[in-house]
Amino acid sequence: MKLGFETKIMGVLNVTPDSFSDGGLYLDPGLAEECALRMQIEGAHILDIGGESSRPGAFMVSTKEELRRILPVIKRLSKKIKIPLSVDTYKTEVAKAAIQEGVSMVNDIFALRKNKPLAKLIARHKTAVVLMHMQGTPATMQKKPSYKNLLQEVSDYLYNASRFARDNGISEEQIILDPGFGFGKTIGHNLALLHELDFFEKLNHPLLVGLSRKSFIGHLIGGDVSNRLNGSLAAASAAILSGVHILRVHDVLAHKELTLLLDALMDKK
Ligand code: HH2
Repeated sequence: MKLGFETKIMGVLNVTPDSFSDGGLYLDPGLAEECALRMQIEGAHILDIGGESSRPGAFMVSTKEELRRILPVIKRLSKKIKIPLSVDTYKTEVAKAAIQEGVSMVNDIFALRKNKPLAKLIARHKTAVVLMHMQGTPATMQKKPSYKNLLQEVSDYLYNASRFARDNGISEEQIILDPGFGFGKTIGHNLALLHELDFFEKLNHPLLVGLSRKSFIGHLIGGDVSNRLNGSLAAASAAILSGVHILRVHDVLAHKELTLLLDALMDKK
């Protein structure tokens, strides 16, 4: 997968009972497979499989439970899906088992600070890694997020995370950065980040954003989580126009059409 040309789409597949928008829908591996195949047909470039919700207030699940949820799905998909698979986890054991089944990207919302041995595993297997900014933990992050200088603090955090990754043998080309929309951010913080996404260009890594169906979109346009597609597309448009490389989304087809149009407008080859 080449980054830096067309905007890439990462389709979200949560095998959890409680994810904020697709929780409970894909606990059956057969239904998860159907959803994955659909996202592939609709134009996803990567599939991100998660077994623990990180919605505000969520608590951690055990390694055993996370593996019980995602491994049967990953085993099925690695035989049937042509696009790369990513695992949304911060746990070394979970990432290790997923990589053994063919996963080639680790999406770590803790940016390697929760489980430091994860860095060595990623270095050894040369998988791609997403390092995301979060203030606090999912259990606490939305209690009172505050920053003296939002952009600089998020940028410094991502810079330090990428340096830690490189110090542990992960090469520059493996690293993707993410400012972490909704992870320890007020509505104002999310808007400021979206407005200034090109601030992160100087970090010199591809940028991924997860805007899809996030609650700040719901707060701005009204409506519950099932009615956030239009707002998600508006937010994604702003991100694409700022040069973001990867969109993490639930509604693949709609975002694919959006990227086709905006990438043509921006003359990306
Ligand atoms: N958002 C969520 C989960 N993982 N990873 C990255 N890199 N960026 C994000 O913005 C991001 C993420 C939350 O969304 P979702 O997976 O749909 O919900 P839940 O955490 O409730 O499973």
